[in-house]
Amino acid sequence: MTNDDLIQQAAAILRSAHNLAVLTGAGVSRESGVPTFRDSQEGLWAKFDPEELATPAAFKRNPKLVWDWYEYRRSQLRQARPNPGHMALAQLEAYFPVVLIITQNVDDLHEQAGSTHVIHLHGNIARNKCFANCQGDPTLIDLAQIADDRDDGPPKCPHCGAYIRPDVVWFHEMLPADAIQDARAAAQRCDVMLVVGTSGLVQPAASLPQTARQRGAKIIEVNPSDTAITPLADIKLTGPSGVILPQLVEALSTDE
Ligand code: BV8
Ligand code: ZN
Repeated sequence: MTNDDLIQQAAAILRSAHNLAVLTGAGVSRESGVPTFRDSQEGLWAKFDPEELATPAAFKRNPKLVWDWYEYRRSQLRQARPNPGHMALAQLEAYFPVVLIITQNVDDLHEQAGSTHVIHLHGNIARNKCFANCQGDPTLIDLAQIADDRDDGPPKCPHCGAYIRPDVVWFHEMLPADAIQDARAAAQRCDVMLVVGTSGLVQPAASLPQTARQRGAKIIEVNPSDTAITPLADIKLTGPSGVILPQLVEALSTDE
């Protein structure tokens, strides 16, 4: 079966769908120049394992190291623009009443591409909050409002003096209750789940395709490699999402 045949098959499944949910991971931002989690870390961070840095314990142990890692990633993200894969997912909104993007990514490239329903399971790297959430969860802090030398490690909360941290979900932290509830409800309700650019290793996000499949949904996976999700997929479209997703939207549009 050629990739073209598979694209046509996937387009036929999408055409018959009433409720589409999309689960994305770091791979969908790869062609925007954002390294994935399991790619070898670029340069300066080559010697660190993200799972070692993205934890509360790492931040407590070495707040400046973790803060600098996020400042470095934020500087990379400021250069990043949505790629054709993000754009294609936004264009799907022309074919469905709602296209719910459930993303594990902490960038806002789906929103920049025009997607209007995005659930962030793991937070948003551009936002910051008090580590102690002293005014409630989350106690968001606008860094522009506090004069602080950001080169000197994490600034201090103006309310309580605790360190300020990025508003992302670290390993061993709970996901935002509303985000995971909405994502699970969408997985139970959808009749097609498009899974793009995730290795399917991080829980509880990685269980969402299984939840959808148990409810009878069709699973379409887009990834250059095979992943933990691939055995669940009705159709596996092998290739970069920036190439495959525009082809999928093109196939949808040509059969109108
Ligand atoms: C939780 C934000 C309950 C931070 C991230 C022991 C103790 C405690 C917990 C655990 C434990 N053991 C396991 C757990 C659960 C743990 C977990 O799942 N660990 C795994 C690694 C085994 N999960 C948690 O801790 C979660 N919380 O369970 O709370 C709890 C609480 C207390 C005690 C116990 C339980 C929190 C998980 C959230 C972590 N935060 N990010 C930050 O960004 O700094 S996760 C991080 O990984 C990113 O969000 C990333 O998105 C995510 C998943 O990775 P992927 O997106 O899949 O990216 P990856 O690099 O893996 O893969 C990229 C894919 O893209 C590949 O398949 C590749 O082939 C593909 N690709 C490459 N190029 C392209 C492409 N695809 C398309 N196009 C291309 N061009
Ligand atoms: Zn505080």
